[in-house]
Amino acid sequence: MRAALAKVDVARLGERIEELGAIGRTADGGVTRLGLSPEEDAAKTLVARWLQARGGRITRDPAANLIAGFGSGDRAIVIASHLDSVPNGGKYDGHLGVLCAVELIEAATAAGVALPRLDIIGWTDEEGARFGVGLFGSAAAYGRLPEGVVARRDRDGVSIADALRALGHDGDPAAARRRGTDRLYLELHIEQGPNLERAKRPLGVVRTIVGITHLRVTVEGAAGHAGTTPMEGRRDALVAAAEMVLALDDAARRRGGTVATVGEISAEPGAKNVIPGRVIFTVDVRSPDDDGRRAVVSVLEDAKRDAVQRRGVRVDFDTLADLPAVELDKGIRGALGEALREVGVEPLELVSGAGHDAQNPALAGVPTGMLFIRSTNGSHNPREHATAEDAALATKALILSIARLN
Ligand code: HGY
Ligand code: MN
Ligand code: MN
Repeated sequence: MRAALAKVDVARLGERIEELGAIGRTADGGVTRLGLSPEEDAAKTLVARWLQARGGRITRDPAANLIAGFGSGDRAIVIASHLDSVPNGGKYDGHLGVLCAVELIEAATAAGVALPRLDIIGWTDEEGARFGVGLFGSAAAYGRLPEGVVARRDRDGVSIADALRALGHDGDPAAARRRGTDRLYLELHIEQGPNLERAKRPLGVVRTIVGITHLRVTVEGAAGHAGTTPMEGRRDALVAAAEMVLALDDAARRRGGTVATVGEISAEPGAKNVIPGRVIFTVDVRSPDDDGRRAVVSVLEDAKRDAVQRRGVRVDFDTLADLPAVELDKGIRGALGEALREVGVEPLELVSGAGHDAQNPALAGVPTGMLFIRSTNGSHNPREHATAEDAALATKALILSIARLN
């Protein structure tokens, strides 16, 4: 594998960042490529074209995951990340990990290196921005799909099953299950936080991925006239929701190490002179410490009971995700650390505040590791950035890691 190091091409990586980033581009240079959308499908088709040209055996599994098989043998080293995005996100989140895997194949082919059995995978709908449930493609592959998930609908009433059918997949996505085929799983991903930038390091090793709770909360009150309804006796769904949101925020701040976010909220009927009768909002609670995460969620449950009591509203919690924190494989972390040293980077182990597809193979018992690539300007916004140079260095570290782990 080491002969491939000299063939890693920064310019090609830079060009492909732009070529892939052009699919779903938004007016301000971001990317909107929602799960099971035509844009996500086009991104998979482009990646498939590059990999097929290097001898990849291309398939799409029943969850629409793109899989390119290389080398021989019945158990594969999986190198994967996702090809969808959040609305108006950056063009590096998920995509850069797939591009580094493609660059590894290009460099190995150019060097005439015999590849071990590899599956390069572009996962479907990691973000969950359209249907609410994230990590969809990797959950299908590792037998962790939530019950009834295909019935979940987007804002236009299109279900996951409808969207899969529209892409030519009319079976059960659970049939994507990879049974005992994986020797180990590696994912390269931008850090999406400030740590590598502050440490002036291009690469880092992920020690732990945070646990995540995602909820959709529906608050049912009573719509009414803003002018003629006395304050006493109102059943204002938005005021009740606001009290829950503030209780959640306060609990996370007091707990420390746990973060909580309400990213979506809608009030119905949505007129300035009508008391909101229904409010729907999302909850995202994360922590490397599962007890901390659960403690913050239980404060929200207390606030829910309080709102029902004091505001006379009905409150329902719909659980979209409840993922435990995951410590990644020690042996793989060691090999990744050695590979970083070999490319001249002093290894730094980090906690990932972002969730990743890697959680699913790890929770399914597949030895799993992740490399972070320095990113700047935060993430989940058009300003998200990483350099082709850092991506090329990550690709070299990936080559050296596979040389060690194979
Ligand atoms: O939300 C996350 O952490 C990831 O970007 N899906
Ligand atoms: Mn993301
Ligand atoms: Mn991501």
